[in-house]
Amino acid sequence: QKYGDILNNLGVKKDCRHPPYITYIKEQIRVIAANIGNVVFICVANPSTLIQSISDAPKDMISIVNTALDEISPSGYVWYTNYLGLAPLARTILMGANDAKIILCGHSTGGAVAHVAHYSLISNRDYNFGNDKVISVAFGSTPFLWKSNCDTLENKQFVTYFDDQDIVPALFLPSIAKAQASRYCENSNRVAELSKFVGANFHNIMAHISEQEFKHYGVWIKLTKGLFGLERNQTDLSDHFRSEVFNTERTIQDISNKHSMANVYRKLKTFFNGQVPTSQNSATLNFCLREATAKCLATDELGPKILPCLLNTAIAGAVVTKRFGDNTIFNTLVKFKNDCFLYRLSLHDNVKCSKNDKSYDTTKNAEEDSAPWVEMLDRLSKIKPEGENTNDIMDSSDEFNHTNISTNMNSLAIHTAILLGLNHYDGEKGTTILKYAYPVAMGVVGVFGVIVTGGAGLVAGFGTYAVCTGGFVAADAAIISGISLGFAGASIFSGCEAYQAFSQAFRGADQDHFDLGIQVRLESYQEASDHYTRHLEYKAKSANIKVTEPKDATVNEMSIIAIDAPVSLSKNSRKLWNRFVPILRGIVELRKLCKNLVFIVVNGNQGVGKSWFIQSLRKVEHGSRVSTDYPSFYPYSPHQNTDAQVYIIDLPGSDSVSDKLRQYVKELFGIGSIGINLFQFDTRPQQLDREMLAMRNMFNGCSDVLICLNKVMSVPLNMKREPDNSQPLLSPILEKWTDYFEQNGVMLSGKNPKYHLMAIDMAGTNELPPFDDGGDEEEYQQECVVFERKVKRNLDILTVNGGKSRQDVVNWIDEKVKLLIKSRTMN
Ligand SMILES: Nc1nc2c(ncn2[C@@H]2O[C@H](COP(=O)(O)OP(=O)(O)OP(=O)(O)O)[C@@H](O)[C@H]2O)c(=O)[nH]1
Ligand SMILES: [Mg+2]
Repeated sequence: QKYGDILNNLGVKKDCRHPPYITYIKEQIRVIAANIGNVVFICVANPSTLIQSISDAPKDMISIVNTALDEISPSGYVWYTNYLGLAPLARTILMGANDAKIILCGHSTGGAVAHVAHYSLISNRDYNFGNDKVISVAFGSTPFLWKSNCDTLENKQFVTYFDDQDIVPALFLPSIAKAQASRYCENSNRVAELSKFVGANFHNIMAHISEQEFKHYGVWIKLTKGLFGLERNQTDLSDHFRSEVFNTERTIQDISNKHSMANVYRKLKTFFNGQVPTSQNSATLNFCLREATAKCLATDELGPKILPCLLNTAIAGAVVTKRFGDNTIFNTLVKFKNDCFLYRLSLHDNVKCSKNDKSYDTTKNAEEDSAPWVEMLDRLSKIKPEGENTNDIMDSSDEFNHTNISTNMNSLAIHTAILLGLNHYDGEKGTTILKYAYPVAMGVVGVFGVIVTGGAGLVAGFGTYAVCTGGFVAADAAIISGISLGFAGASIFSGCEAYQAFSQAFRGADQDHFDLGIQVRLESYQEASDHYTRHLEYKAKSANIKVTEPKDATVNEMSIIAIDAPVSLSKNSRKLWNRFVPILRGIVELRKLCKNLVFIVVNGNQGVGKSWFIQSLRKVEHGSRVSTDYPSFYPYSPHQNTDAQVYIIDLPGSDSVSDKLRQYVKELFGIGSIGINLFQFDTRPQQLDREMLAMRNMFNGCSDVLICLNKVMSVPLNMKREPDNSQPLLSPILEKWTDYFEQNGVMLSGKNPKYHLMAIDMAGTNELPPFDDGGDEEEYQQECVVFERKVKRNLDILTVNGGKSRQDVVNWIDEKVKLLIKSRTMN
């Protein structure tokens, strides 16, 4: 609303105003992207996580692009730029909309990151969009670039505004900052104050300042005396930093004020010159922008404990365990479904009462709402266990397809989570429940309901919800998903199933674009889970249970099932409470049953070797090439942890153009705990933007991901059996790949990195083992010996040259499974 008002005041026409896209990670705003007409603003929020990198900046520097090794920047800035996906975002927008212009901007460290992103974008060898397409604008930021033979003015598209008394632009400057700081550093209180302000240890900064002199790259515009004396300072700012104005004695409060957005930089808006961007293509560009943000920007990690993920995992878990003869999860789901039905009955009783309609058929309505669960469990009930004999079980393969999870597992999980996330109590607000009883009972209010009904008001009516925002879902999921607001709106009043609305939303997004489908799921999962968590919080509070860890629904689940409905509640609310508790018990039970369940998901392009990889892992002989159509699951016995029930999932190629093949992959989104992504080995990475993004999306929520550069032995490298050089031949190649991955936000280094890299060849050859055609036995045996010798020789060559083989992968998996189970037991 406020954003709209500001634009309105600036004279921006209605058809150029669109809701901004906001990325939250760990509940902090990271990036805001919006377009006004043909101008795209990508605004980087000032990230608290970069504080350490400021402390370390002068000594911890890395190159912004690996082709230019002497153009370096504080590693934290580069890391954050890559992690957020800013350069790919800008590139994708420019590719998608040829009249777009981009402004990357930010305040303080956010501004420095905006500059780094800009620098990284235009230094990429694939950048060919022209110098006037992109500009980066920073406010009060540190310098970001150290470069030998640097002409600071080589690119005027880098603009930094700074207040003449802001000390942040002087940070990292050895000669100036040292002099500046020395007088503060004499007094330890001041150092503490200063450190608090910078958010970093000032002593450290000073200690680390080396001979490297940062350059004030681009155009630096000094704001003096209440902004009216804008000075373009072109080359050397050192005069300014030595000037009296800069070196006046000031309190820490002054220092902080002179850096602050609110006190200094926001005033700049008075300089807005009134040229409002206009474009007939504003809406088209907005769509392109949304698509690009969904594909490129980092997303929050799905917590393993969030309810929709648990339900998905439990359904998938029921499929696999039932197939292998264990009905425990399936039976728990059946009971869960029945308990949800009873709860719905009570809700519809309320509807009947609120409508004062004797003909309202409570049972029929509750049955209709429960139908998707009934259909799902009906399909699962038909799953037959594999043969009785254990060997058979280990050799069997199975699929996720229309006979089991079908294409509505996600919708079902989200729909259910929203039902359980809505607070139906009349506690504080008297009769609110009656007013909204119908949409509430339908489970419509929630992700889409919030938009449709003008949300905030309705949700606020229940006293406990805040509207959680995501990019699409909160802004306009409808456009993305292909359902019109009218449709979702109508669903509330016409009685169209909310569940269908979700299914349609996903299908709409899926058909348009793979990544959007994933993004819409991600946001819906988070939104639904948020509602559920808050609902439990509300319940716990109403029963005077101390809510210790509000972000964690599991704690409140346990507390609530341990007590009776509070007597302070009305009779109606107590009834609902009593119907809710068995559902919670079911959830607690499902959590327990899923604790040892581990899905390892294997992803990669068509033909990269996923199926062979899994066959090698399971020591199953390779067959002739059969392309995988539906996700298949296989039991895998880890060698260390006997409690874990591990299943490996083989996916169809992620570059498949067939919607049918990709549909089921998306349904499995969020169930994987460990990911394995295969890339075709090459001596250097090719342009893999799409693959990088697909991998990050696919493995959102996984604790660890192994990236394998696969089939090393199928590439002619002339690797020797006894290399004469001490450095393994594959090491420099792996280094190149590592750089490439990190520049695309796939972090392989740092503390506890999520991603791990190996160059492997599981089979040792792409030839098939000899086939016993029933002919000469001796000849066949001889062929086998030759084949095995060749494989062994190849694998020896691979490992002495720095590659990894099957055993290394097995060890990695076993270790990760062990750690995963351990961490789940501890929680
Ligand atoms: N050298 C070598 N070649 C392999 C290896 N794994 C697979 N290949 C070759 O790559 C081909 C394709 O392997 P698949 O496992 O079917 O590929 P996929 O990724 O499952 O393919 P889709 O199911 O179509 O996505 C095989 O037929 C082999 O020729 C390996 O470990 N080493
Ligand atoms: Mg396959």
